[in-house]
Amino acid sequence: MTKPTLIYFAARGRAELIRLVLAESGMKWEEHPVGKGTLPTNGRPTDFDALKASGLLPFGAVPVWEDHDGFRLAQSMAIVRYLGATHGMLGKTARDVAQIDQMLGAYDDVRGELRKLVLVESDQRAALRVELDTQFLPRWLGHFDRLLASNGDGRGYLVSDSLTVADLALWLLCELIRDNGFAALSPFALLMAHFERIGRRPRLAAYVQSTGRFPFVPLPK
Ligand SMILES: N[C@@H](CCC(=O)N[C@@H](CS)C(=O)NCC(=O)O)C(=O)O
Repeated sequence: MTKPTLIYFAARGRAELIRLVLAESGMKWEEHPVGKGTLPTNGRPTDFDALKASGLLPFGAVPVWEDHDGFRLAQSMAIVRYLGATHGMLGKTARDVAQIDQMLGAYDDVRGELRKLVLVESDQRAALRVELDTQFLPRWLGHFDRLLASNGDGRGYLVSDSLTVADLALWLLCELIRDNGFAALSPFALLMAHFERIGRRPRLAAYVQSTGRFPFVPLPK
């Protein structure tokens, strides 16, 4: 028997949405932080290469989730869906699940596009940032705003009538956009209200304010 464990770097990255789902569920988990040249913890490697060689990572990549009975799962979105389903945050119908998947796919698309700031040559960053803030983000935030508006009066949840992992994915994207200094979010009143409403949920707010949360690392300017 092991404690439920998240294997990832000591960073937000691809694991942060998983952590939001865990925080909102009220479940306690352990971090198994991956490093380079680091020593084993709890009898298991933390050095990334040693961890890969150990066979503990189904696809040789992180994040990996491990349940108390040793059940292990790779792929961040599969983990989000699994934990969401376990804790009643994956909707009620097949259509809810499909709409949640739609949002998780969009979350990956938008996050991947923002991460291009890390990959481009430094002299192209300023132009990319302007393009993201004036074209790419307004387009996507408009999509999200319309999706919210089409569910009831738009003042509840993204899908169905209770919190799902789709709301947490949207919240995390909005936080990423805000904290990286993009202005694109402010014209979207429903989205802003959703961001504030979800962020006020006691468990999420407690996690976000906790010292246990790994620090924000801004995208390069
Ligand atoms: N689609 C996978 C991608 C996982 C992935 O590529 N993770 C990176 C770290 S963020 C990794 O472990 N790469 C393998 C390596 O660096 O050798 C997911 O969402 O979990």
